[in-house]
Amino acid sequence: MTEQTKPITVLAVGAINEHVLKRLKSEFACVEIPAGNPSLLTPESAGQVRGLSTMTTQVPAALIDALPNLEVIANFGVGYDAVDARHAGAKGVMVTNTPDVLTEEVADTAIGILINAVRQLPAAENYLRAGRWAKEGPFPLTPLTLRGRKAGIFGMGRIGLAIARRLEAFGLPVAYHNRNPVAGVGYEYHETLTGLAEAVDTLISVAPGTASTAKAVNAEVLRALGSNGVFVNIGRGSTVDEAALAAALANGTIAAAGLDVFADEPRVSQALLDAPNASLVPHVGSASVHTRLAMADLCVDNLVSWFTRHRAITPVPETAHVAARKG
Ligand code: NAP
Ligand code: 8YV
Repeated sequence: MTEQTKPITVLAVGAINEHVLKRLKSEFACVEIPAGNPSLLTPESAGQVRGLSTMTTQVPAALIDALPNLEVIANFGVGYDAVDARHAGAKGVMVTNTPDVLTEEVADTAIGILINAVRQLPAAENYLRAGRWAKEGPFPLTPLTLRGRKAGIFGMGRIGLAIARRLEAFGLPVAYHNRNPVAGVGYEYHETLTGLAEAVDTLISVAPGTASTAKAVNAEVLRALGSNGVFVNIGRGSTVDEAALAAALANGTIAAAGLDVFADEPRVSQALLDAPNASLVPHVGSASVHTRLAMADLCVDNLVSWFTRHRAITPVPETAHVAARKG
């Protein structure tokens, strides 16, 4: 393959997974730029780019437009909100992502964050490490428990289903909200997110970051979740009105939250940092060596497949119609 692909220029945009970069450098002519800004390329080098890869760095329409021979964008991650995929599709540029290979890892993490939020395990560990167990006695009983809870999933897709299976094993009834009910899935469906929040006390968001999900988890949804409510976000920070969430945590509108993703990563709002009833982790949903390696391989395999077999392995829906160029 390398012989066939080596003359092809692939642009690595922004901070890129180490294994992705290693493979790009060995299998393609790899050019790195630190941001998705077209002014970082000369017109000559822009004209040579046929493939592009990004991890979390934005790939805006302006960058796509500045690369006249661009054929394919390989996104590291199943969520591809960093890439203007609609614009790519309109210009005949394929976009790929990394579904499935991370599903079980991210679902495991979601359950971990839920238990951390409900049973305060990070605080309990800090208590032990600070020597307080020996000095002050047992860690206080947690006011919250998973027992008797009913879970609602916002975004019952690949990862949502994997979370639901785990919740069932924990003995929790599951309901969900998507724009459309999922065929063959027996969980209780709610047409609206507020309706779902009213029906459950544990809301897990694993919805993608799109225009239609922006700040969908708002004050009304959190009020509907109620004072015993626990909110977990493993999807995208943009799906939450973070000011409303911080207020809901501070004034008892909901009881607790577990968050892996934030609106302005890697910055986390001070109001959330100040919330003792929020358990916060730095976007580690898929962050094991095992899973990141599988994602990296799928990301680069998509580029190799595009240039050698003229098809993408995992195209995103907005570009599923895009065909490889002849010649
Ligand atoms: P998926 O299979 O495409 O599932 C997404 C689900 O969200 C679909 O069932 C879709 O159903 C629903 N949805 C989309 N827009 C919606 C809207 N406006 N209102 C209600 N439901 C909506 O994707 P996945 O593989 O499960 O991944 C989901 C997301 O998880 C990714 O996009 C990514 O942002 C996030 N993620 C985070 C991490 C992490 O490390 N924290 C890791 C991996 C993924 P309908 O089309 O019927 O609405
Ligand atoms: C990645 C993710 O960590 O796949 C996704 O959508 O959010 C994570 O698995 C991220 O995309 C890149 O760091």
